[in-house]
Amino acid sequence: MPQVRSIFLSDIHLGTRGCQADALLAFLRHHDSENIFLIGDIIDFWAMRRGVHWSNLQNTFVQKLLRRARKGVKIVFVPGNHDEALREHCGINFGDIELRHEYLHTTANGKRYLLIHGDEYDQVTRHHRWVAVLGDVAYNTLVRINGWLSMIRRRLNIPGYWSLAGYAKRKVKTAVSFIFDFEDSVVRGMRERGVDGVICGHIHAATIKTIQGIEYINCGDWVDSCTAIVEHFDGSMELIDWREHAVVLATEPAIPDPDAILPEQALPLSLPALIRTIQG
Ligand SMILES: [Mn+2]
Repeated sequence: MPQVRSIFLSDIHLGTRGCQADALLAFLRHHDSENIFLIGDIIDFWAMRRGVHWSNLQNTFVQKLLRRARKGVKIVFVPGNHDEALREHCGINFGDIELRHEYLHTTANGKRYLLIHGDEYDQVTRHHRWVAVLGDVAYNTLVRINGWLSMIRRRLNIPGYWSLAGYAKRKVKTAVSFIFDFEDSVVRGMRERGVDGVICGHIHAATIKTIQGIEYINCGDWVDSCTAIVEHFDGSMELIDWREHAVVLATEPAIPDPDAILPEQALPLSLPALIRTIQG
């Protein structure tokens, strides 16, 4: 007997070390559904160009999905920017999984939600990109580099003090406004489409809220926040926070190599974590 009508997942980033496949598997074990919607950045082809980290647990997740599809669960996959390679195949069914550019989902209570990844509404500037590249572990590194910079400046007799960490903090403020810009932009787009709401991902910031009459729902991610959206049988939506099941990685994630970052890589990989680090 299914426990929920629909499960909405985004930003799983399979193929990367950061993907919390074990937490995701635990989530799936606890949630049966009639529908599963995968809303982009499920497979991280961008990161896989730099190196593939595909664990057994990630395989198990894919197998479980395929198995559910075989057993009659409707599974729709809307690609995002990290799995945009799949976009050219939209309209095709892979086994029992439907691949779609976007998907109009009607809830049990008749509300119409457009399912999109959301990157098409991302108005990222160069500055935000800088924060995105930073990731969630780099702040302490920044502080250390700042120490080296000060030393170099002293050696070169450059007067004054310039704080790299302070610079990062200012950039994070910009990043927070980036989230608002993104939400506003999505909501404007949805009003034009005449839908009741949107279910998206991309910015790794899960929420359910109403913005100017449009229901804005973001699934979050399975790299940092471990969140999903579920639709109950009465059509109501719930944000499930599965973070407590997330496994703390034994090794610290590597500091991103700036040379390896692709120019279009604008995703704030773990913006909420970065903001917590700096605010905390
Ligand atoms: Mn994305």
